[in-house]
Amino acid sequence: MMMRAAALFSSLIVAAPLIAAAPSVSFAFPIPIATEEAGGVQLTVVRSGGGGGAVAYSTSPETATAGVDYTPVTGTLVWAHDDPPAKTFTIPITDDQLPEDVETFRVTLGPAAGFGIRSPSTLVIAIAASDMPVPTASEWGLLAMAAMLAVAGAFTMKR
Ligand SMILES: [Ca+2]
Repeated sequence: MMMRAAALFSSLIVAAPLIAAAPSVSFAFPIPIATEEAGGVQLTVVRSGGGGGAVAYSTSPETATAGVDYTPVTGTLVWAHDDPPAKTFTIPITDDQLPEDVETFRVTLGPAAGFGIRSPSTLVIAIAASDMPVPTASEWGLLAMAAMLAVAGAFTMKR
């Protein structure tokens, strides 16, 4: 029994480096937050295990609208055998004057040739809220009134 366990353990030790060496790609952390003002969001894909190959990428909408909030992109990243591990691509973000809450879209890796695909292979990218309306003069007045009432309330409470 002990012998069998030892044999199994040694075969796992032999197998582990082979599994680790299989070339694969994934998105790199940290996942960036997109802003309209930056004009685009750059994503990094890393290959581990070396070797040459290629992986496709594409976008799909969630609450953000393709072609309105961001420009949909599809493409292929190609690694030559000796290339460094990281490659990047950029998704253009639309900078407009419309007030918007946080909106999201998805970016997915695949299919790949010559590589496996590791997690994270799908990212949800958030476009930060933008262009929120500045309060008008009458709204500022109401806000000032509310602040004064709050201060008055605090004084009343102290007595
Ligand atoms: Ca906007």
